[in-house]
Amino acid sequence: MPMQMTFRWYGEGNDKISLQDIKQIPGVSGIVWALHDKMPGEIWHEDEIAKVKAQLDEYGFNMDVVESVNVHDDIKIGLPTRDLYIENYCKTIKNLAKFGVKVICYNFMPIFDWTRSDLFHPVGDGSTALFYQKNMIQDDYNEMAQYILDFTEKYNMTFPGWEPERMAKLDQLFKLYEGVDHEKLWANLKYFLEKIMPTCEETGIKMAIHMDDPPWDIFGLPRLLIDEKSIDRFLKMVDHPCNCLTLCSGSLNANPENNVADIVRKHCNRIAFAHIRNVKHFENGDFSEASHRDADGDTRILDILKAYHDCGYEGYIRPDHGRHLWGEKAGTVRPGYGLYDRALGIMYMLGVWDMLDKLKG
Ligand code: DNO
Repeated sequence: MPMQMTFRWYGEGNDKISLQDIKQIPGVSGIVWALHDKMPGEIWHEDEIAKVKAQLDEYGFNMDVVESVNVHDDIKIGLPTRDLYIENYCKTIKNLAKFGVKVICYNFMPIFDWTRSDLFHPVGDGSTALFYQKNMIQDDYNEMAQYILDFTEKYNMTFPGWEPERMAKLDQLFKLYEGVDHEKLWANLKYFLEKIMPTCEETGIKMAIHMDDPPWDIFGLPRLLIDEKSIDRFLKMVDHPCNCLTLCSGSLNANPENNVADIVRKHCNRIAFAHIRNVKHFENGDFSEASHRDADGDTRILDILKAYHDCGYEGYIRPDHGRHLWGEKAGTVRPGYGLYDRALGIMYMLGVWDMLDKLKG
């Protein structure tokens, strides 16, 4: 079985891209989906999952990968209420398994999911992309959060992990995370995983943790999945075949020291989901996201694809963020999740993959 190409879709009424559009991209067999109106900690019910399944069935897409079932802050902080939320998480895993879901992508980042300072930064060719200006993401989390929230409010959309209900209580959340240092966060992650592994084993679902984006502490909050060493630690800490990775090339390569192809070769059997994203670095530490073409960024996309191919990777893969092209702009497109550049990314990846197949004979 070859690797399985997927495409992230935010759901009916929540994504301007239609399943019909996605169907026209060659090689896509599955939709990476989620119930985007769920708050972290809420149970995903069967009738809600069934509704999405019916939509995907109509186009012959599978629903094997969910991104994300978000983890409640109480679990990350380690509050006594975490057990209740872990119980809910297990119920969601069981419900998802009933519909054939195989992989759950999630993250364990305190408070913020992916963080950028500019969502539509000019790339230089007339397109725009997500951009990280290092000196803007240092002290004042309110300013950064306000920028994102103003954007989502103006264009009437929500970003996963940036739920306005949570963001409204930012100071309170930061207070709750006081005392949660790296070691405490590792311990809370271990606690969570050990509690859910039996349900994963029973249902066959793989939990695939996403890399921290960017891969360093921000605003004094600890981040764990940042490099090869931390990935080694993570996989050893809960050494179970259902404890897997969403290996995100762009998140890791925001630190140019990280060699993603090496990590693929080392841990291929524990990678359940591959995110392919290219990043271009600037000398002052800023970075911009780039097209998937190897030469357009510094992530060494060809080495990464070659590593997956050499390992006989049979898991799920998707183009990650793309640039905004051909009229895609704020208000018409989800930042990073336009149609065109991700479709181009798929064709690039499939082109490389098919050629590697052919060369192998
Ligand atoms: C960014 C995504 C992340 C990812 C979550 C997984 O666009 O790759 O937001 O979905 O971190 O929980």
